Formats: sequence, C-alpha cells, structure tokens
Amino acid sequence: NRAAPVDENENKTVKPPCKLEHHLSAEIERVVTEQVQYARMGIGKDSWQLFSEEGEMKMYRREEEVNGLVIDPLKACHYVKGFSAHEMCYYFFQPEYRYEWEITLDTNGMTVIEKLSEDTLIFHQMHKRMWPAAQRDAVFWSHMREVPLDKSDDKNVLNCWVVVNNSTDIDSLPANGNGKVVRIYMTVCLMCQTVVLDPKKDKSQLTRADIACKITYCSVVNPGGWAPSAALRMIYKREYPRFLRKFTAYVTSKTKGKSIMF
Ligand code: H13
Repeated sequence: NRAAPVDENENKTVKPPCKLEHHLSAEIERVVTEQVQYARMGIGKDSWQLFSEEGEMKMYRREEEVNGLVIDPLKACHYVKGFSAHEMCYYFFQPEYRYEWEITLDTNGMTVIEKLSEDTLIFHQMHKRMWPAAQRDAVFWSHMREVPLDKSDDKNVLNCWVVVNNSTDIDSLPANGNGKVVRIYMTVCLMCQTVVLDPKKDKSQLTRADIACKITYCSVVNPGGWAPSAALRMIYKREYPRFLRKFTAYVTSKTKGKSIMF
C-alpha cells in the first residue's frame, strides 16, 4: 500500500488564509498580545485608585512619575447595553468618524499617513492645546482585530474585539520638529466583549435589547515634555471620563435602528 499524499501545509502553525506581513507586523503582534493580557487582568488585586465613577463607568489610575513627569497608567471599565464589541471598536478605529467624537483634536488635526492593511493604519494627530501644557501631536499605528475567547471569559460573552493604538516614529514627521508642538507617546488598548443578556436566544434571534458591551480601556501616556504634574492629572481627570461618556453615547446613536454587526 502506498502512503496517502502528504499535505505539506499540515504541520505549519500559520494556516491559510495568511495575513500579509509589513514592517510593523512583529511589533503589532507583540504589543497586541501584551495589551490584551493586561486588559483581561481587569483591576485585579493591584493598587488601582478609583478617581471617577459615573453609573457603570469606573476609572482607575496609578500615580507614577519618571524624572518628575506624570505617566499615570489608566484603566477604565464600562458596560453599555445596545451595541456589540465589534461596533464599539469599529467606530473607534475608522478614521471617517473620528471628528464626530474626538473632542481633543485640533481642526483638521487628523491625517492617515499610511494604510498598512485593512486592519492597520498609521495616524498623525494634532491635539488641541490644553492650558497650561504646550500643544501636543502624536504619530501612532492603530490596529483592530477580533480576539479569540479565553477560558477566563464569562460564559455569556459572545465575542471579543480590540483596538490598540501605539506611538511610532516616522522620518517624515520628526518629533518636536517646529519647536512649539511637543510629541506625546501613548499606548492605548480598547478591549470590548459582547455580552448576551438572554442565554436562551440563538445568535440569529438577538436584538439590541439582548446585548451589552463590556468595555476595558487602558492607557499610558508619556507627555513627552515637561508639564506640571497637578495640571496634567487635572486634565486626565476631566478628559478621560468625557471621552468615554461621549464616545459610548456616540456609538449608541450611530447603531440605533441598524442591524447588529457582530
Ligand atoms: O484614545 C483616544 N483617542 C484616540 C483616537 O483619537 C487616539 C489615542 C492616541 C493618541 C496619541 C497616541 C496614541 C494614541 O488613542 C481618546 C483619548 C482621550 C485622551 C484624554 C486625555 C489626553 C490629554 C492629553 C493632553 C496632554 C497635554
């Protein structure tokens, strides 16, 4: 008897369809894996300090400084009924909606510098000046994907999506190029889980009344140049709750009456 024909792809770890690689692929894999792990840990037993609470929205920080510069890590948790994890991530990732919700952007402040793939973009953003800090700009890659469910997820979680934004350098836009605008460095992870409220229903029967989105938003900002610690903490305390409150209200209004994008 002759042996069955050998499938030469059989034992390869990456199964088709394979994603096209680009110069940031390896970094993105590493940062996304790390950020998802970190978001999944939740508030845990670490010493997070609750600094803002509005209904289901809770924001925590850890006060940290490096050479007198505030770099407080932030973790925010929220829970909103009526839209999916994919929808929340979609509106956060897609540039065409950015001006409709991002209130820290300067007029015409957002540029897509490069599209590396359908799920990965490089942005330049010019942010509004916030007194007493100098104006800030940022260059970052932004990547969106669905994340496989994990043993630690609740059994009513249907799926999980993430967007990670991470500062990067590009030659054509050097940091602090004009001496006035300071380059800010940020790592942001928006992880969302679709929660099914009625476990008896089949996925195809679910309406917006049957789903909720469990949101974890983590961020670490290095302000890039000196700014008074108390002023920066005041800005964060005001701007993060404003962002998450406004953005979730935006996703609610954008998705109302539309079929659910799972
Ligand atoms: O995450 C938010 N916005 C993203 C889409 O615009 C961009 C953000 C990012 C910016 C820069 C580098 C990497 C990622 O993810 C919402 C951000 C809310 C921020 C509130 C506080 C920031 C205040 C900064 C002021 C410094 C003086």
